Amino acid sequence: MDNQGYVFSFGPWNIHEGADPFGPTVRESIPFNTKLAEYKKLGFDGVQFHDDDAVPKMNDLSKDQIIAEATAVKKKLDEHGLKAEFVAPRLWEDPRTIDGGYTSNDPACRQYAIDRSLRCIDIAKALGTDLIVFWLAREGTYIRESKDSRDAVKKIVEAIDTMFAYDKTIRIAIEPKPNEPMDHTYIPTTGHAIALGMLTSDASRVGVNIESAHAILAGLDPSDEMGFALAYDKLWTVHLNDQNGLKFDQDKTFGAVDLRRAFNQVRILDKHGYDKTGSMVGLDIKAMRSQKADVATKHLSNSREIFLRLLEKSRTLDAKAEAQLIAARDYEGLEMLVINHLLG
Ligand code: XUL
Ligand code: MN
Repeated sequence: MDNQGYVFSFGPWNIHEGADPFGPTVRESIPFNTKLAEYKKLGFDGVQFHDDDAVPKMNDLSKDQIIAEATAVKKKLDEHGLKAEFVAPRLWEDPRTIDGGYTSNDPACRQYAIDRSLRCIDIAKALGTDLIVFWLAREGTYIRESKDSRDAVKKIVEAIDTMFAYDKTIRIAIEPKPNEPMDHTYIPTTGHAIALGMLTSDASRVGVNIESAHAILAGLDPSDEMGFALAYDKLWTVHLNDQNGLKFDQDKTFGAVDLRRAFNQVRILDKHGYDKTGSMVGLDIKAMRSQKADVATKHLSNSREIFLRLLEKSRTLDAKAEAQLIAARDYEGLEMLVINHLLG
């Protein structure tokens, strides 16, 4: 199936061992190099990274060692004809980020978060990308009185300004998520992320990464969140997936729960020329824990195929009938037009 001008990406963590909070891994770990060899076969050209996906155990290495390792990964990407899309600092596993990264109450821990973010920039540059993704995992609280929400926002802004001063070219795409692991996070929606950017020293360098499941967990429609970001020219990448209601972040195959909701995400992207912005169509999806190891990459190729099939549906919806029904305010008719089209 032709990519229709879109470039698809995913992160190595999307081929995973199946552990969940209640049970251990159920599939063997696949080495990073073996995963890289899968990308093209599955129809993908872009690789998303956490900083330590590219440079494992980076906390034990010097800046020069980190850059040398990341440069070696860039060589591997080139050999496979792949491009790094973004790098995200992993600020949620180290003991120093238990109480948050940039918003930790401990200044030494906040400094660790900033230092780690600067090394993440070094890695991004060595991999040949200027895009940093911020999933602000632990920037929030379990107990509201433990932090001050106004000061927390200022601290995140300060961290971004420090990163912008360190490197003049990087851009930051904030990936909002309302909860999990925290009870409440400080930047829960697209609107918060874009508004936060306005407080930084260079708002033009702050955009968003919208994940379908995160929007759904916030009680919002992902396609409307995307429309909001597109109106600001801030949609710099997406994490398409699906989510069955308000529970843990499921990272299900795109369109697997609500095909029409997926259709509307593809539609808003395609109607507004997302394929021409240079941004990739990123996926953030996990194979079900029950999936056998020898077929545990199907969620990736299936999600891409569903995107492309919905793209075809979006482009072939009868535009004249659609316009007439809107003009007549016959939205029941419009609903049936869409449903009939999706049912084929
Ligand atoms: C967490 C999540 C992360 C980010 C990258 O819910 O989606 O994987 O996408 O750090
Ligand atoms: Mn994500």
